[in-house]
Amino acid sequence: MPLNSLTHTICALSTPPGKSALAMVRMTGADAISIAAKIIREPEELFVAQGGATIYTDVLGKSGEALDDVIVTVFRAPKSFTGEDVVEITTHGSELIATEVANLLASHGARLAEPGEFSRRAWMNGKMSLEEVEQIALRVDASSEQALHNAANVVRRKFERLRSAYDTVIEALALVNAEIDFGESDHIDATGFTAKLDETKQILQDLVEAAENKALDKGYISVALVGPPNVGKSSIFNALLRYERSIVSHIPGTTRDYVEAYMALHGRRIKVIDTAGIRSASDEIESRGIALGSEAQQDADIVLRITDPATRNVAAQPNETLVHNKCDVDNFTNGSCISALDDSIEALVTFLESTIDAFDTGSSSLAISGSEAERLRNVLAKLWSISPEEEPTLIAEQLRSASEQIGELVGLNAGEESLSYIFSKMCIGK
Ligand SMILES: Nc1nc2c(ncn2[C@@H]2O[C@H](COP(=O)(O)OP(=O)(O)OP(=O)(O)O)[C@@H](O)[C@H]2O)c(=O)[nH]1
Ligand SMILES: [Mg+2]
Repeated sequence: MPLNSLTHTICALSTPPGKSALAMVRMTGADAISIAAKIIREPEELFVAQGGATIYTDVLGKSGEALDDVIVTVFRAPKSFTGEDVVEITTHGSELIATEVANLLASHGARLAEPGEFSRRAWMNGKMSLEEVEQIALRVDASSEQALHNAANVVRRKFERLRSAYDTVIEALALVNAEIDFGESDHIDATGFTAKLDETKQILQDLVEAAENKALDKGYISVALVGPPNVGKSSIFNALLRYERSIVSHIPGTTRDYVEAYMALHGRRIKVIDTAGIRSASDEIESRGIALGSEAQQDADIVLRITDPATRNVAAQPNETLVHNKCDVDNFTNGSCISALDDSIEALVTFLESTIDAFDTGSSSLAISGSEAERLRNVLAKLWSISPEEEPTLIAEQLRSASEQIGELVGLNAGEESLSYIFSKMCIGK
């Protein structure tokens, strides 16, 4: 991004595209007020408006016609999200109107913003730290209640670790520099130095591993319902989803394919999978359905093996949980007994909720992205290649370069490439 671009007045649609009750176009920069004044019916009110004031007015189209009645909110620098003059124009929630307002502002000199550019201004003007910027990005991206609650912690933990990796590498560098300045031998005193180096490597290794775990986190927890034909798998599936998704009938072999659907439990996204009852299949299609069901079962996080009065004695595999269904028929009371046809299904919901709570996929992640992990792997490789036997000046050079790369990730002397990367992860208008 060219430097003058970092100060040019920018505007963007800050609400998602599509129909809604209201939509908002936001503009920031030294010319925000004068540009907004060019498109509204009461420009003089805007010029004298105090920070925080709202003006009810019309936006005028190119030929002076009223395009929409809007609320204009003014924030005066430095008391605004970005630290600059900010104007927010709230229109009726038509994408066409809001886009037209943004285009009108652009025709009067505002530039349409790049993703994350408002936040970048806020950061540049000391309104937010990089850590806060990342927290906002993660909160906006959150697809579950838990991810939303965890966002602040996840980002804080990442920054804490990066900062301590930075500190230890700087301490190691200080030891080497002391050796260069005052030492008498060609080599550095290995004990303190190696300890610091190992500490840094361990922190970075943990971060890289967290990124790898995150890559494995598929964003949902899968629950497979398995068992012989006719035990009530599809009935339980429908009861959990609270709508009729899978066909239920008294004929064994009703479900021939596997069926999956999503639901939310305790704020987590759950994929529930109904499978074809396992039996010696009578045709090719059914065998394929059964095989697919077994694959889904192998990939599932939670496997519920369903029984009915005719199949109570089956043994659960180590990773399976037995759920006895149709207990209304034989009044079975041993273990977890439900009936898909009455309220006792709630006991299964409660069981799933507590099992899901124990899944720690969200909190173990540290919001390390793939490209951040890649950078950290490079730093690690550099640190692994250092030997205390080397020339102290060479070691110092490698440590300095490692510290710069770690520092960039926490916003210390970050270069243009890092900054563009950090902010481009955000959406336009943020
Ligand atoms: N009495 C009673 N009947 C049930 C219960 N659960 C299911 N059923 C009945 O059992 C029959 C089979 O139910 P499904 O849900 O189709 O069984 P399934 O395990 O999916 O069977 P397949 O798809 O053939 O493998 C249907 O007639 C259901 O109404 C239950 O808890 N109590
Ligand atoms: Mg079925």
